[in-house]
Amino acid sequence: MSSTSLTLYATRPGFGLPDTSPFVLKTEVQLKMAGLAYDRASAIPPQAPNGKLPFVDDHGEVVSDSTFIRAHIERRYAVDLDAGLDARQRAQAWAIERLLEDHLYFAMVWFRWIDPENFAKGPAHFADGAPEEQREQLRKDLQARKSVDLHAQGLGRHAPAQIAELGRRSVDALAQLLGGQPYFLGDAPSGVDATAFGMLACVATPFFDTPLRRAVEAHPNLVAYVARMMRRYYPQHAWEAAGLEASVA
Ligand SMILES: N[C@@H](CCC(=O)N[C@@H](CS)C(=O)NCC(=O)O)C(=O)O
Repeated sequence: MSSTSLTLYATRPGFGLPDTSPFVLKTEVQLKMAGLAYDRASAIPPQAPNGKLPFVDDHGEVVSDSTFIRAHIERRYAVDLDAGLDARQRAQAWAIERLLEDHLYFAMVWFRWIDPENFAKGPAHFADGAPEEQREQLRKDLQARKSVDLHAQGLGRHAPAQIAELGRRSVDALAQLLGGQPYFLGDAPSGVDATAFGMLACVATPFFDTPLRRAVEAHPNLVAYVARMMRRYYPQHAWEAAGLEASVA
């Protein structure tokens, strides 16, 4: 796989989102923030060098993992997505990203993949392209793999109400950190906003009914934030939750 352009290997639009993956949304927004032209291609995780999406092929240089992709584009194209932030703000950005990616993500995944109703209406359809006689087994295998991941990470060992409680604490903390600002670190978007937007949009999408979505909906500033970022970076995307913003504005 070698490209003469910058290609983002993504999942695909779905679940009411421009991409089903929060990490792809993060990287795509960061490419937009950097002002880079890129092509977008749909892939599946086994095609990625590290088995996870996103990855990019930048004129033949393949980079996996959203954080390393950001470092690559900042280095190669001499951009700083945190321009204007001081060392303390950069440290805050890293701490917020870790909360989003290493905690809230797994709670979101549990309600998307393990909750039976949400799994059936969402990720189960990833098997739709398989021959009919293999689909049911494939669905079971996909869900079982997520279950193993969540058990290893630790959240998967708790009862659903406990997972919801832990996830809600992260959502509440994010609402406090955002406060009345338009973006997480002030008046202008910075790198962390790509991460926060990607994860919060995945949590807040009206496609899935989850306690985490309701936790976001309890914070008008978070609802308005996701809608603000969606309008700014995906103006063509019909974001159904935008109606919520109107009701709380
Ligand atoms: N640390 C990675 C995480 C990427 C990630 O977990 N991607 C998910 C999609 S949301 C994936 O490809 N999962 C496939 C798998 O775990 O098998 C990053 O920042 O890019």
